[in-house]
Amino acid sequence: MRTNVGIVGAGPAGLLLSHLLARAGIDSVVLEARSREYVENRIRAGVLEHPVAQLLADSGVGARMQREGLPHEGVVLRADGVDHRIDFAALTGKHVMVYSQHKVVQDLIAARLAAGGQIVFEAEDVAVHDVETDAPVVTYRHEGQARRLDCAIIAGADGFHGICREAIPAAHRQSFHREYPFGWLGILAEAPPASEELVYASHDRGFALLSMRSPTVSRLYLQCAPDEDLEAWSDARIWDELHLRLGRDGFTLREGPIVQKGITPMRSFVVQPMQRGRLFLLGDAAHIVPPTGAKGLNLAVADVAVLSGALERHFRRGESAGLEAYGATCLRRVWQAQRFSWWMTSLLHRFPAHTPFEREVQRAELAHVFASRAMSTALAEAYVGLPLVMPG
Ligand code: FAS
Ligand code: PHB
Repeated sequence: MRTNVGIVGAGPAGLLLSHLLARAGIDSVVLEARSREYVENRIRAGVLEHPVAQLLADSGVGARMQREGLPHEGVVLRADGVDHRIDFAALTGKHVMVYSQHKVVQDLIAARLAAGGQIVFEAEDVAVHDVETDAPVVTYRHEGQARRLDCAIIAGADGFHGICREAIPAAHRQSFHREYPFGWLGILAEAPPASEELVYASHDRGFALLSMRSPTVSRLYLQCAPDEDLEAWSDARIWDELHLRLGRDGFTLREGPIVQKGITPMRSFVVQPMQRGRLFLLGDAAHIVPPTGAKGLNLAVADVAVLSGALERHFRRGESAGLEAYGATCLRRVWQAQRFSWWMTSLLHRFPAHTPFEREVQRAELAHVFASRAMSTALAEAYVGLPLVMPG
């Protein structure tokens, strides 16, 4: 099989890239290790930045998001039981869209298949070859047969645990890491959210987040040990801890059946460069942020916006400047999101190694955000989303 762009991974990055390329008349093939059922039901992110929601709508895959998504004009930071609202609309004129990542994936798969797009699910032993030549190849097995995809470009959208990043020789790539001394235990519950907006709670017992998926489905998280044993957390224990951390006078967290629970490790990661020859990394294959700033999915979309534009100019006009500058262009926004995600995480979580002095400095930083329009505006600007393609 031959195509212009071989895309490894059918997460939001790979699927949106395939969708945008198709709209530009550029063909691609997406190779996905998992089943369609699996990728369409993997519960992950829930907040779309303003420019991301706009891109989905403008590119024709936003209809269900606009019907079912929840526009949010602010978030609440709760510190020691006292609420402080960050008013996105007043501070930035923008809002975010609460809409589950798995629905974005479903919408993109439906759009690709309706347009005759090629997505190979359950592709096994995917491997990339000859990325430093002008004829790179992806090999894989499907339905027991060895297969080969000849491409002009390979897009590595295979997530943090994928194989594409390793195709850049270790001697030619630099990784930046930060592991956090905690994780998030997340639940999806059939319980009406107890707040109309997200609540980020900083508490002596640890961080907690109240989010939602609909007026009847809550998405909640609590800070836990990085190696937490999920089996040690009964539903009752989870709810008890959420009540303690999210509690304040006049606020009643509503319980309900927990339909999904899991633990997400917290890390910051960036690999540079994000490209080698005809291989371009995007999304979690190139960077990971702690979910405190709701940036992971949104950063993946920003990479797609940069790469799809550069590929369109390459295939239509033979231009290579955009591709040559791809990684540098993305990294300007990646590092802004890394900083914001690290800052929100540092601001709101309990760090076991913190001294009482550091805990008081944390409280003072939060108080400064609440008291300063400038600080609140900086938080709001980062949360609603910077421009998808940041100028040099
Ligand atoms: P993805 O990981 O989504 O997709 C990569 C795809 O590549 C997967 O479908 C995988 O099966 C496939 N793949 C992997 N190896 C392959 C191979 N060898 N061959 C073929 N296919 C291969 N972000 C937020 O903003 N908020 C959150 O609350 C949040 N929660 C998260 C919870 C978890 C458990 C995880 C892991 C991530 C979470 N994230 C969150 C971040 C997440 O949303 C990512 O940023 C987003 O999925 C990035 O999209 P992709 O880059 O497409 O990577
Ligand atoms: C979610 O709804 O899953 C969510 C929202 C905000 C975050 C992280 C996760 O910062």
